[in-house]
Amino acid sequence: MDSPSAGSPLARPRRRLPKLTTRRLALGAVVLSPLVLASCQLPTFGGYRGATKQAVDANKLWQGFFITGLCVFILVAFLILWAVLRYRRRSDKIPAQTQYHTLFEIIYTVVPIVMVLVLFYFSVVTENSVDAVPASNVQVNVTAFQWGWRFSYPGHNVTVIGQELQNPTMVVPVGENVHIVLRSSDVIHGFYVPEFNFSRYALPGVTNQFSFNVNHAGTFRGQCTQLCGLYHSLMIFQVKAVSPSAYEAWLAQNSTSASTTAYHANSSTVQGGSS
Ligand SMILES: [Cu+2]
Repeated sequence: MDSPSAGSPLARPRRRLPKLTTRRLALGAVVLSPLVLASCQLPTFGGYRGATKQAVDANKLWQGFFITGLCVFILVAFLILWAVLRYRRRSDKIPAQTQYHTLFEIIYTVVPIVMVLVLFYFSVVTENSVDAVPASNVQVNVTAFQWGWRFSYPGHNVTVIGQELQNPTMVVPVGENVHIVLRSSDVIHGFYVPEFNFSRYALPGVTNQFSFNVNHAGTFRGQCTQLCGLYHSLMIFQVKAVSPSAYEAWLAQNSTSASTTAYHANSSTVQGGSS
């Protein structure tokens, strides 16, 4: 369509259309993105909102990272599209070269560094909050073994054991710091509760400690996340968060029995199927 006699500058005015389009695109992006981001509640972007104080913090960090990544993606995609459309080839003439533009170079060096520093700062703050082990009246010693879990409550003579098809339930009080002392008696296992946004290795010969504070009552599924042998897939457990009074009652009810005799806090936790 264009005549190849492109040397003449008179053949230019038609090029205004893409410029307008890209401006509209830019305007649309600028107007729409805050509206989308400000809509009532931020999406979880595939994560969990979090059933513990620590999990909520982790989720906020995840949302921050995701939104930052999204903004970078939108900006980069827009710049690519804009460059492709606005500066597409019109002739064999070499366009004006703009390398060594000091201001641009400073901006695209400094802005990513600032972004990384900000993300790093929030990562450290969140990590410190998730890893903190505050003083607590509630302690559960968790021992992972092939292929099950033992939850014992020091000072209360209560132990819950479940293996393979008997899934044990760890009962904890809502709104209190629960101090977990995690060990393994054989190979490497992983203590993972998806709704707590938390996972930690249970390593033989190593004692790992962490704390969580469940923010609402409920039963949360947990499982081993480390391929630990034949029945790894059966290493499932529950964390059941109940009111502090119900927790005390449960302890009192179970502590009369000798240690290592309680199996599940609730018979409803047994999975179907037979071995
Ligand atoms: Cu395991």
